This record gives sequence, structure tokens and C-alpha cells, in this order.
Amino acid sequence: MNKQPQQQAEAIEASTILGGLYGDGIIACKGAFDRSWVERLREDIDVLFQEALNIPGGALNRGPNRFYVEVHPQRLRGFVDLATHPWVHAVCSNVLGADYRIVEIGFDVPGPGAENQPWHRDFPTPEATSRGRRLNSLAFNMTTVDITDEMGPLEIAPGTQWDDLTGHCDSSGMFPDRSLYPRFEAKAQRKKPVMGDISARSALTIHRGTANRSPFQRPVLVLGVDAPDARNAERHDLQVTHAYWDALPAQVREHLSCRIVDRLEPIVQKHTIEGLKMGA
Ligand SMILES: O=C(O)CCC(=O)C(=O)O
Repeated sequence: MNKQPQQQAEAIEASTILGGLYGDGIIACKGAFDRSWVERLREDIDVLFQEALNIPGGALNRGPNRFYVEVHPQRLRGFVDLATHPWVHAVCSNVLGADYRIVEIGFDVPGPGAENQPWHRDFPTPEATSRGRRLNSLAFNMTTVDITDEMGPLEIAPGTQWDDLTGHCDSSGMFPDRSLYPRFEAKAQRKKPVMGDISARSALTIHRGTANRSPFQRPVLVLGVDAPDARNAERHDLQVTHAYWDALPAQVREHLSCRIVDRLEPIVQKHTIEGLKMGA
């Protein structure tokens, strides 16, 4: 990890974290890991992506040449480093409370030719947010490449985690009507993180992956974390083996919502993706 102590202290301030996630709906920790750590992550992702492409249903199509793969934590050598990173821990405990739960780990791979996604949320807004005005889940992202404009960066419309889409979205509650696109386009920020940066966002903040016109894939790691009252674990199936569980640091065991199994079983994906398949 190569962040300067002063930057690190500021990034970990509760007011910076809460102000950012309740305000724009996205915050970042620059240089959380060094590049060699990310290179190792990329190696693991490349192996897992090839495996997933060879298993029926192993990689979910989220638009033309854009895939999502959910993985077993122990197949990523950096999982414990990420789950115990001081910034990740500070963000989770400040926003989701001391009993936060890690419920998902996977990666998105937008490849060359991936098109603009429709603007979307990753799941419909729960009552805790729509009525309670409280965020009860977070998505962390880590890019494995230095993002350029040609690679089709993530675009996000700050503040829209609070938008009430009732009557203005499809039946899944995730895809706003096109009549709202000018609002998102006016607000849109293109995110161009580099290797080693981590971001945290509410998956309810309206966003989209944009068209990848480069010859490169841009795999991005996704870590999903819930407050105790959130229900996202139902859409996932984290598993670890007994041996891996026994070797985990207590801090990770405390926060990992998973099954402990004799042998890792194939992950059954439960995402709603129909709206994404065709691109925008
Ligand atoms: O392209 C990205 O970074 C995000 C993609 C995305 O939002 C999705 O597949 O739901």
C-alpha cells in the first residue's frame, strides 16, 4: 500500500466517507494498493474468466462483450488484503455499521466492442433507502488497468441514489425511462481510476459502463457489502472451504456472509440482467 499518511487519515474521516456516499454516492481511495498487487489480482481474474467462459452460465452477459463473473473468495490471492484494508473497513463500518457483511465478490469484464449500457441501478431501491433515507449496501470497485477514455469508463450521475423512479422506470425498478436520460447525462462524471485505486459507491447511484473502443479488456473487481438489514446476500452464494475459513483472520470471519463447505460448488448467479443484455 502506498498512500501518504495524511491522505490516508483524511480519506478515513467519517465525515469524508458519509458526506461522499450520502452526497455524490461515490468516493475513492487513491493508491490503496501498489501496482504489483494489482498485477497479481489481474492474473487471478484472467484465469477465473477463462474458466467461467468454459462453464455454461459461468459468465453472465451484461451487454455486448461485457461479462460479470462471481467468484469464490479463496480463488483471489488478494481477498484478505482487500477485506481487511483500513479504508474498506472504515467505509463499511461508518456507512453500514459495525456488523457489516461481505456478501459478494466478482468482476466485470467490458471487452473491446462493449457498448454503452443503459443507465441503471444494480438492484431496485430497498425501503431502507426510499422511505428510511439510509444506505444499507455498498459496492467497492478496483480497476485492474489504468482507465482511458477509449476503454469506456464507468459513468455515474452523482446524487441520483436518492432519485425516486416510481412510475419512471421499468418493472425491475433498475432501469429509468429514457425521458430521464438528459438528467443523468447533464450530471454524468466519467471515472478514470488507475491500478491501485479503490472506489466505493451506492449501487443505487445511477450509472452505466460506456462503449469500449480500445483493443483492451478492462476487468474491474466488485466487492458487495451489506448492512445487517439488507437482503443482497440472497442474490449471491459466497462459499469457502473449511480449511480456508480456519485460516482466515478473525476480522474477515466476523464480516463474511458465506457457507462453509467441504468442496467449492459452482456459483448459481441470481442477478437481474435482462435489461442490460442488449446494451443501450
Ligand atoms: O463498466 C463498469 O465499470 C460497470 C458496469 C456495470 O455497471 C454493470 O455491468 O452493471
